Amino acid sequence: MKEANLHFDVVIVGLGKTGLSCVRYLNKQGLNIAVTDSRNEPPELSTLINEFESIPVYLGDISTKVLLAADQIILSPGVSLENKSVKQAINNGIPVIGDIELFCQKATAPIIAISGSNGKSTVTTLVAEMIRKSGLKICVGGNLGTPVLELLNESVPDVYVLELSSFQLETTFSLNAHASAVLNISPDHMDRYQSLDDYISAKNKIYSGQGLMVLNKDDDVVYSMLDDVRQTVSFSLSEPVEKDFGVIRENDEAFLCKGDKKILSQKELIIKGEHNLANALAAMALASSVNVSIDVMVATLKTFKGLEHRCQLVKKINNVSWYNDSKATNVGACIASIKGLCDLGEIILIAGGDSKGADLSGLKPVIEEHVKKVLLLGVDANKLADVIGTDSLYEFVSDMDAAVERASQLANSGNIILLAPACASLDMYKNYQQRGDDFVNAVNKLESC
Ligand code: UMA
Ligand code: ADP
Repeated sequence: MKEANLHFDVVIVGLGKTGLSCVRYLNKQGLNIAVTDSRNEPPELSTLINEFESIPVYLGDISTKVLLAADQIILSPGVSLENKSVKQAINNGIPVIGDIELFCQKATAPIIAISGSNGKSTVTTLVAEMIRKSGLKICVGGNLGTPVLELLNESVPDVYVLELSSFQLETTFSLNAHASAVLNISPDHMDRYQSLDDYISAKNKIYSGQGLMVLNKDDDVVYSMLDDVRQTVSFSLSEPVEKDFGVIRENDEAFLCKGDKKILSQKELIIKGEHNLANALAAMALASSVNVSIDVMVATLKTFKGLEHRCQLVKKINNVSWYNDSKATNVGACIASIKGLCDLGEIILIAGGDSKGADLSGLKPVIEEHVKKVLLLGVDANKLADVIGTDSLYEFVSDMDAAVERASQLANSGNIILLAPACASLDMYKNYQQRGDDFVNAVNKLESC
């Protein structure tokens, strides 16, 4: 039942990047809009006020009263469907969708959609680059950074390449991607989901529709999403069959392959680690759905340097290599990062932050095998220490400067110092980029001392 005198065609929940993009999009349609955010000063408040003086904004709480006055609710990805007010609106029969759903209802070009616990941004960027190099016009966005509705302001491309998070998929219902992939599943965002199954179900929504399913054959959870009646292509770090992508190993060399055809040697990739080998294979499988040639894929892979804050070599000082993997924000990413670099030298790991309710126990065996010391910081430093167990294997540090200083004291020639926190940064920083920058600055200060 609607409150007397209060009625909105649409209420937008959240005034971050997504919320603002929704206001801009829906305002053009002449709709009667309101915005609500639980924060008193959401990031896009001043932009909203400047651009849309007359749109009512309700702050400090996600207002049930406002939600119940809506014909439709657009939920930002940072807000859970389990939010009390949102649940009440759903119970009252008010439809709740997200920005990806609005985009899917409008977009006319084919969509390539990428999700997974780790590697999304890397694969999205690679796929986009491969398709662009092949001469097609692309638009790239989603969880990577540009809200999808902003892509509709550009002329219609040949292909949309979208990175989609589990949060975004939860409120998406009409996605029918030309090709889509869940790259891998490892626990993440367990402070938001009631169980791992809920998280997996959200990811699985990327395969809705009739398009090509790109599946990771090495990941049992992902592979179980296979639908026999659909067109599928798989990728794997083992030898592939027929049309699938995989790896043939000869002597000490690994070759990326399509079926039994060798495409390129792993040595020719700039991005390091087995996880990046999987990312390269996934990108090829997705790009093949729009007929990108093998030559173009190879040219892209040979020149792709990787994204900032992902296993990036900051510098080498006195034969000690400093790596920034601030984007390793969960256990799976941290493990991949350690395994990707351990062949280069013994590792000193800087970890910690907000573990997002995760079970961190998977880190223990990998740390025991490859790491000589863990420097712990952030709100869940103690939780990590409990998991590691052995006192001599870890030390607490107060902040990033102290972590870098201590790591430089502990390092011997040939060591790797790796920032791969296994946690989100939000307890200490605005985002993972700021944390990575802080690390890089501390490393640079060190050298100039
Ligand atoms: N928030 C509140 N109250 C509100 C609304 C939001 O406290 O009423 C908080 C959220 O809990 C969250 C933050 O504000 O911590 C931002 O939420 P948002 O929905 O306003 O976020 P946007 O600025 O719109 O950015 C979102 C994605 N953010 C999230 O999903 C948290 C961005 O992904 C994405 O780039 C952007 O839309 C464009 O599509 C970022 C991210 O961290 C990179 N994603 C998560 C991840 O990769 O692990 C899923
Ligand atoms: P996402 O966008 O899913 O967070 P990114 O491509 O930004 O993924 O990579 C973030 C981090 O995740 C990397 O720095 C690395 O530590 C880890 N990672 C990347 N690809 C994979 C993969 N295929 N499997 C496991 N971990 C990965």
